[in-house]
Amino acid sequence: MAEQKISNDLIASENDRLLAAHESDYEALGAHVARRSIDIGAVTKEVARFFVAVPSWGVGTGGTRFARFPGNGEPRGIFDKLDDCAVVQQLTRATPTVSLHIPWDKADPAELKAHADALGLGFDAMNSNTFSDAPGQTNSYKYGSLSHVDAATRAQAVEHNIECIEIGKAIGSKALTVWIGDGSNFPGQTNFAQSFERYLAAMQDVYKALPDDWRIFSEHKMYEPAFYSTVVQDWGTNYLIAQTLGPKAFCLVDLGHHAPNTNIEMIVSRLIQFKKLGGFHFNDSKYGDDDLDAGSIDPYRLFLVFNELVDADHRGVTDFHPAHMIDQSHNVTDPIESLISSANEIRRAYAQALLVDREALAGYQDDNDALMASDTLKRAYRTDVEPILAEARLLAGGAIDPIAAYRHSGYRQFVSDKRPASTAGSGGIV
Ligand code: LRH
Ligand code: MN
Ligand code: MN
Repeated sequence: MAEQKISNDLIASENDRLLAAHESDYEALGAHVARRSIDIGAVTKEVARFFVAVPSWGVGTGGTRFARFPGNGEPRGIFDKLDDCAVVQQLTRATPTVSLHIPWDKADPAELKAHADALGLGFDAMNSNTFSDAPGQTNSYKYGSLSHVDAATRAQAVEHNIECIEIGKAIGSKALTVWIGDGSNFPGQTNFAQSFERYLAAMQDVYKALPDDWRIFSEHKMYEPAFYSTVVQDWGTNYLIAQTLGPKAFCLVDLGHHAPNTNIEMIVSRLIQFKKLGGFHFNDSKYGDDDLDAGSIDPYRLFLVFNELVDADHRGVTDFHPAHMIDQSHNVTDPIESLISSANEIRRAYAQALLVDREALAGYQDDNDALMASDTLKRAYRTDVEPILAEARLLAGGAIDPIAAYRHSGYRQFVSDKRPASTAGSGGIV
């Protein structure tokens, strides 16, 4: 039995308070979707089987490059972070795994595994960091890492990625996500072709160290920290990487890593079609890589992404297991609340996508009936699926209203009493 950070009695009494209203809402929604020939129980089951990994770096208060305003009870290190991740999982039952970032989360792998096991948590993809310098490291990444002009710096970056694989092997991870900040700030500063050649050669060295049952995800991002050119800047380059490396290499789509108005759902569709979609970093954004909470700015876009995933399933696409991970920075909220809410928003988008009448949609597409095709998507999107989400949580031992349960639990106060106040930082992403 996993160690419970929130008392089960608290969750039970919270659920008791809300149960009658929830049951009535679930029944009403069941009758509503039954008129569309949808079995609410089947949808609930699907939703309950959908999980998304929490980023270890998401449970601490984030910051901008201007400032960081920490909250109370900030996690002191990876073990506190795992405790906080367990709270998100306990209440949502949607986040059984954590994605680690090395060296931020570096610790004895046996201790990491034991702590996670005790909490009933597992590990999703490992994330390497060659976009900042670790204390004491020999070569700096100021001018790049896997694509650096200097062979020794590239070798150091390769070694770091291999070390991430080694740690991952010891804790039960099965994937490595590689995002580099390499690029340039001035036209002429770097040679586009040669940088990419060096990057591919270095990634091939990392790829060689990948166990047979592992996948490697390359993550593209249009800009930042480099502001003129970025080596892995878009999904086209990313697709070339995955193709060049081999069958264990896939593309990771971070929703915040595109130009505003980019049709991300279409990128998702293309990568599925050509068998190279590896997974997601979910978040939301308005201007750039804002790392806002999933579904907080454009929930319809999130729905359209899930519509592509469900469509692929419906079309019988095989060998398709995208990794679902959150990648957010929580600057003004309690990070645990943001993660609870984001996990629910992600499941909401999935549930709505499951409600799309795919036969009707295909018919409207064949008839070139643009209005009704669009309306078919909207009809699913407009459905308030909250009772389905709540039922999935309830059946798995979670909370009908996880944010309310979290607030009533006093967890933040409890950890604030134990964890010393964290000092405000001058910036940075963690
Ligand atoms: C880069 C990124 C990448 C990093 C994370 C901290 O913007 O999305 O995934 O690992 O942020
Ligand atoms: Mn990311
Ligand atoms: Mn990002």
